[in-house]
Amino acid sequence: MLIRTHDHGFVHPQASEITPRAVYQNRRQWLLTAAAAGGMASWAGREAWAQAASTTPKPGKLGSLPGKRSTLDGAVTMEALTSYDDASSYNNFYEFGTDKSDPASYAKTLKPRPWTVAVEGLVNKPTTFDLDALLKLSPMEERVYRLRCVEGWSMVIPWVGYSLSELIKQVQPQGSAKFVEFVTLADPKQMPGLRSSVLGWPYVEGLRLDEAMHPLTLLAFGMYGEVLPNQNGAPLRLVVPWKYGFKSGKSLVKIRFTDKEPRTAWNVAAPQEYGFYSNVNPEVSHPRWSQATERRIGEGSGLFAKRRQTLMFNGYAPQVGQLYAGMDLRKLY
Ligand SMILES: Nc1nc2c(c(=O)[nH]1)N[C@H]1C(S)=C(S)[C@@H](COP(=O)(O)O)O[C@H]1N2
Ligand SMILES: [Mo]
Repeated sequence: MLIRTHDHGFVHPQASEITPRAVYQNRRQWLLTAAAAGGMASWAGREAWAQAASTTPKPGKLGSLPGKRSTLDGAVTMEALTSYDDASSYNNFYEFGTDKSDPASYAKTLKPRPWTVAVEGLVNKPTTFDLDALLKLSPMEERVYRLRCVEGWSMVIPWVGYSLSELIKQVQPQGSAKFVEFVTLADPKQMPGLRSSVLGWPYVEGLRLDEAMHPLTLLAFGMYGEVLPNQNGAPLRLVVPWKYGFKSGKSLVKIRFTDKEPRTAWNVAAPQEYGFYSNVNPEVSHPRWSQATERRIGEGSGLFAKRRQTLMFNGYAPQVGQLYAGMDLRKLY
């Protein structure tokens, strides 16, 4: 059962925590969070949050890509946003190197235009979409999702995009389609990290068809009101907020419908550590570390790092829990 205080994700959500919490959250966020915790009309809170967020300073370096605030259940967390600087400089994108700073340093060579995405496999209408067609396929929404990396850190990012289901409907999956495979760009000319064999390239991920069709599964083209920076997966990437971050493939070039569970890059590289489902689960430890808590990027480090409690399905259990009813999540990790 999720209780309201768990929204804040603190290990010990007690009254004594209120002061330190207020200190590091800015006042606007604090007021909104307090209002939400007090059970005040989530409508009023959401409206105020939407207005406050629209005044957040934009980095202004990339093309603007606005999205209407999503009204989808669970799509907008009221937690404080991670700063744009942190979200665009602390990245995993192994095609550009394995250090967190490598993508921001080296992804300049990625060419996000022209760009196409081939959608194929068990569908009635296989289609190769040009990026411009994808940008127009459905209205852009802004969704503020928590992103939880399997390494134990998390961020809160305002993404811009639309439900992947909008694209899936266009190609009409056949009855035999049970899974969706996501293939990302692997071009050694643009991606120096491909020289390393740390993972098999291209980076491949997969979802069950019902997971891919879930409205929270986002095809993202932007963040913070602008087009995606290269290091965050330009020109389009997946964001599956209830799964560990590695399920959210960056710089997608192919989407393939299959009847078999796709072999995913991380599962092939380390099957005992990374399963197909990879749902955020505080009760199932990674073989080398616990997944019970996480560090929110921007909330201090080392001795001053505040650990937050990791939530089942990253806090999206009310929306997605039923997808896994009856499954043994220890076995199907
Ligand atoms: N193609 C590709 N996609 C990828 C990765 C990668 O190495 N290559 N890393 C994943 C991991 S581990 C995480 S946590 C997220 C990070 O996304 P962000 O940098 O936008 O926060 O991207 C995921 N998508
Ligand atoms: Mo990750």
